[in-house]
Amino acid sequence: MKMQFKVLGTLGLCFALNFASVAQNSPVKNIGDVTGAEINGQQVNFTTQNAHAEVTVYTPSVVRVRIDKKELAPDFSYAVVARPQQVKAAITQNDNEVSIITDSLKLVISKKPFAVTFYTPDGKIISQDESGLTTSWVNENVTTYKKMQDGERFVGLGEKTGGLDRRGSGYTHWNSDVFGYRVDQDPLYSTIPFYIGIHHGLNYGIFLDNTWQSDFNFGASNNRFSSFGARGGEMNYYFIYHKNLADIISSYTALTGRMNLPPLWSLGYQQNRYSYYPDTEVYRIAQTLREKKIPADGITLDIHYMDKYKVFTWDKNRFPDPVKMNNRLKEMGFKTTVIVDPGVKTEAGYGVYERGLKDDIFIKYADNTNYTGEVWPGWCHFPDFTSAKGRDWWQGEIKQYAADGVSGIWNDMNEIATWGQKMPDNVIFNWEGRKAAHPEARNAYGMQMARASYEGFRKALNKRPFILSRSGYAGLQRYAALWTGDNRAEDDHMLQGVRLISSLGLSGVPFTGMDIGGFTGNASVALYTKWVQIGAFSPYFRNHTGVNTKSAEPWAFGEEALEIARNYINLRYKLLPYLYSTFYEATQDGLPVVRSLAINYTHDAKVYQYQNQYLFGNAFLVAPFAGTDAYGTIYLPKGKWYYLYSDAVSNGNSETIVKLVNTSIPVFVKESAIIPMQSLIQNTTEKPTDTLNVHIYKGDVNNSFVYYEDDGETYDYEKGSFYKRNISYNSAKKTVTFGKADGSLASKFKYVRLYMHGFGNAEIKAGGQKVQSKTEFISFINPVSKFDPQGVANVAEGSNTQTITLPNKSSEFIINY
Ligand code: NBV
Repeated sequence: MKMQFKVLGTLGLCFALNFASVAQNSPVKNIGDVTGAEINGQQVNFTTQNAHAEVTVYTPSVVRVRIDKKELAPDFSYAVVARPQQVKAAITQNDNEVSIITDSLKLVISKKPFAVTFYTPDGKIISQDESGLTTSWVNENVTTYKKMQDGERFVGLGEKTGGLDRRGSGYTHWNSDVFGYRVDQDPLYSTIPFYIGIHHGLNYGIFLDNTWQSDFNFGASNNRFSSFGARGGEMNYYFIYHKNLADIISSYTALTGRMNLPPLWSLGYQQNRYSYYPDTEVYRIAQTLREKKIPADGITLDIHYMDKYKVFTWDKNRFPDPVKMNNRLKEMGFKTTVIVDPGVKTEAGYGVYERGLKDDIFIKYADNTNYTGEVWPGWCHFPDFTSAKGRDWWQGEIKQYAADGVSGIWNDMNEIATWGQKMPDNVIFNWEGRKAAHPEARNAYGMQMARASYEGFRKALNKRPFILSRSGYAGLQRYAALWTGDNRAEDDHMLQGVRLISSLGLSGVPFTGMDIGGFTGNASVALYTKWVQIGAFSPYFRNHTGVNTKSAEPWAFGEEALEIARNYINLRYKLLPYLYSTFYEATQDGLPVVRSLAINYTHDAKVYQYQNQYLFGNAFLVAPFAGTDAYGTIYLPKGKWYYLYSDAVSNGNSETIVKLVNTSIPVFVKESAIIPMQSLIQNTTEKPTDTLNVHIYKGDVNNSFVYYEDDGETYDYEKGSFYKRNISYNSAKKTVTFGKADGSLASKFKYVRLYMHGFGNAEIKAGGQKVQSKTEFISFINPVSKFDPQGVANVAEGSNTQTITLPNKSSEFIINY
């Protein structure tokens, strides 16, 4: 009885205290009310009851918010390369709020409590902190809660499984080695904490720049908020607002950097397996590709090329003369890419290890002894890529590969993967001198490895290296292409892979790929052929399979599959002028090569239903289906669409059921598309014919395409050595115009041949002279009529066409239709 009374008494006392002190005892610590706000140019510095905060205008459309329980630390980021621009921003405050107005958005920060609301200039709410939850901590775990808007959708967040619209799901970023992962598994290998919210005809981006394990909640297990947070470090996010989703991606990539131009060969077909050895087997594969006329540019060597998996070595029995082999492959038109893992075997007498010890570049336990973890070669130390010293050391080692005639570096296992998958928390990374323990450093490690490989190999080769990475962090696109790791040879994996690539594109990474054919397991013929067709429409086109699987080269699935694979690889090579220009676009504005339909048709609900469809560049709509599907439903968004193989026109805003065939994948061309193509080549060292085939599709909208060419391998383009011109189609004026040629390089093509689609027998004139053009539909692929002619067509090129020599000055063609 006495005891009961005491309890009641304590409760009574609690109720007598004010609300704030109850909150103080809460395990959730809220940011609290603003106690001070100072306007400093484009920045406002706050103190609150429980935190320090800083709001900075980066551009008229980008605002950064930083919050920490302690004073904000000096600024540091592996992701962000941009500094705030000088911006016209009107910043005022009163007792209740601070208001920031730029040309593009308005931001109100309430003072009681500290809570941020972003508005369009005309006052519509784009995003607002959930007023009860705002920003808070549970221990060191910091989270910002945003009010869930009616009908709000979420896309992006990098390499995340699941649907295009992430509403209702939650995700974690913790770079992991996930062999044969499930199609709903999370997390995978990479961390890109950037997503785009969409509601009421508005869209915005949020980038949480924090490398600690981070968590995103888009209405999973709650109906109140979306949230993002991390298990340590500060709340540090960038808010981006634009009317178009494409501009949001551009702004995000202006912050985190854009990809460099890839070597042209890396856009060709790459042949892989775990592993091709010895050298004679590599030659056999290369030779067979040539004999069977399967165009290809790359051969990749997996871990068995090394001496007992020791990085920077060759197994001398399997590969007695790597220089000779790589040179011979080069003569055959192949470039060699080799795999490298971060683990350095701890073996006395192994030079790489000895030099690493001497230079003291390995990550360490807190007691300053090198961390040892087990991976392929056995017990290993791991270079510290978060220090300039570690990266320099790596660059010194990697030089050898350039001397050996290698052209590409494939960074694997860089999550860091170790047997047991439980790297201790007390391992310390240099973090550019500031020191960070494993929980903070892990998610950035893979990206810093890719950076060391990129910077080192670029110097050593003195031309563009191809760098591939499995793990990454936001900004990885500056250094490497990313592939989606150890997928399975299953239909839903192929389709999941398409969505992963789309999502990575939405998240600023344009150069991506998946193991075509599947890494674990054995693909059926139907699955394999579908996958190659999709591969031809993916940025990095590599066939790869695991160590214990059946052969998965294009000829391993029978004659029909071989013919289908060859058709689509041929198509890929003919499309290289279009594809290379599309990559150039990615270097300029960050737009991906595989474009989720959410980019151009953001507010069309159907796009989220048909989530596997995507645009390949600006012109092609690709509709992937499982190899087992006999029929499929396709959604064509607004506009007019030409079926690639027949030029049949469909009106958009429509769903159609199509019969699916094994010989082709449904692909449509957008009205007004401009597609430059070349003749078939077997590899990119081969010269195409002297004619650039430019396909124009009649449409009701104007369009333009930046055609871009350079030597495809050096950095001379930085000094102006390129050939670039705008090709535009004006539907009202009925003209096709080649703008003035820009750059100091002459085009590799002497002539242009126009292919006019949907124009009937329209007469075309240039400079008053009649020009003959081709009017039939496009000749994309070779006949496969032997098998199933459905949907595939072929037209002999050139019979009634006339090639045109284009002057460098602007040239206009007038189409009379
Ligand atoms: O180096 C072997 C494999 C490689 O083929 C694969 O692409 C990587 O994702 N690597 C993983 C090591 C582990 C394979 C089980």
